[in-house]
Amino acid sequence: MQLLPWMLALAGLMITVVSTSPIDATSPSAIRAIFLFKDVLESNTTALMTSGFNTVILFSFGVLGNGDIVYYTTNSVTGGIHTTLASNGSYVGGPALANKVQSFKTAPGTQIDRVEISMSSSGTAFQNVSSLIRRDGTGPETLLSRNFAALRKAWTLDAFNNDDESVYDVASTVRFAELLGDPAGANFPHYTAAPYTNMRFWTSALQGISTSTHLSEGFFDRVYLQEYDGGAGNDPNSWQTALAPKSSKDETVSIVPILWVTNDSKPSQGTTPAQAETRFKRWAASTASHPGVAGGGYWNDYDIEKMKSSYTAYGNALLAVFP
Ligand SMILES: *[C@@H]1O[C@H](CO)[C@@H](O)[C@H](O)[C@H]1NC(C)=O
Ligand SMILES: *[C@@H]1O[C@H](CO)[C@@H](O)[C@H](O)[C@H]1NC(C)=O
Ligand SMILES: *[C@@H]1O[C@H](CO)[C@@H](O)[C@H](O)[C@H]1NC(C)=O
Ligand SMILES: CC(=O)N[C@H]1CO[C@H](CO)[C@@H](O)[C@@H]1O
Repeated sequence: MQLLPWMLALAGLMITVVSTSPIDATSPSAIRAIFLFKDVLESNTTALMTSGFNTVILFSFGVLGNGDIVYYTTNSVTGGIHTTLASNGSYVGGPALANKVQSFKTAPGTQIDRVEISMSSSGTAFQNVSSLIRRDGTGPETLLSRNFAALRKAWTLDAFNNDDESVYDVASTVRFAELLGDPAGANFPHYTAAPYTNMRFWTSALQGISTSTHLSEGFFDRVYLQEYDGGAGNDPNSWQTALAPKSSKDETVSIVPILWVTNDSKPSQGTTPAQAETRFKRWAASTASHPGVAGGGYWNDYDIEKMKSSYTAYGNALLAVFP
């Protein structure tokens, strides 16, 4: 997604006004996602688990030069913080975070069945990963592989989300994906992307990852397509066409358009629940040449809480289109 200055200067009272509504039987394949920008130890995770979302993507993660995996997040007390999660092959992020992240899928009444972590290119994480892989390779015995394995296990993660917005190196992207998906190593079940531009890069990355003999079929399974700010002009149909299988070994990925909720950072890029429902409805409609998109989602929970918007209203907009 995008790191903006306001994201590091955080304070204020967060009250979410939501009403409860029973959720009807839902389709196992519909995707209703939300990026979690707010510190998961502070956000209203009860509301997040019971408002119709079935996928949460925690934002954002980095890799240091020594292979440590860190979580950059927001916190009203300390301001922007980072927590070291994995180091020297072990999980070191502490039980409170592990319990909180695990609870997304295990708490009674939760509707979430998939938890992802998103790595952004706003720092030098991808460069750090490339140099570690150049030095050590991608085997299960490498430091980076053991750190990702430890974090995936401690948090019971389902996917790694690639939010590269600047580096765009196909070869190292494929090697990193091979490290993440290695069943004998980090063993992430799935891999996803969060593009806002550069269809050519993402097409090549998908091609490389989906044809890799080191990765299982269906590993790269979703693209969360940014539909605001720098990505406001993205047409999900064009991305579907570009990312459609070109050979029998290529895989179909689900295109999931992502809208920015009402916010005071870039008000013109905000979308109310009613506006979101209208846009999702249009993208969900099949045409002669394209099936409709498989789901939708939002950037991000922090703004929902800050603006005192309703998780239920945003969740219901998704449920109305992607039941
Ligand atoms: C969290 O959301 C629920 C509704 O799902 C609400 O009842 C509760 O008051 C909220 N908690 C906080 C701390 O805002
Ligand atoms: C990459 O590693 C360097 C050196 O450890 C560190 O300063 C930098 O923050 C890292 N980048 C990210 C995004 O974590
Ligand atoms: C790293 O872990 C290994 C065991 O896997 C241990 O022998 C070594 O002392 C650790 N190094 C540090 C700096 O903690
Ligand atoms: C589309 C939309 O709802 N934009 C809102 C984003 O946040 C600002 C600040 O509250 C509102 O003024 C906008 O209406």
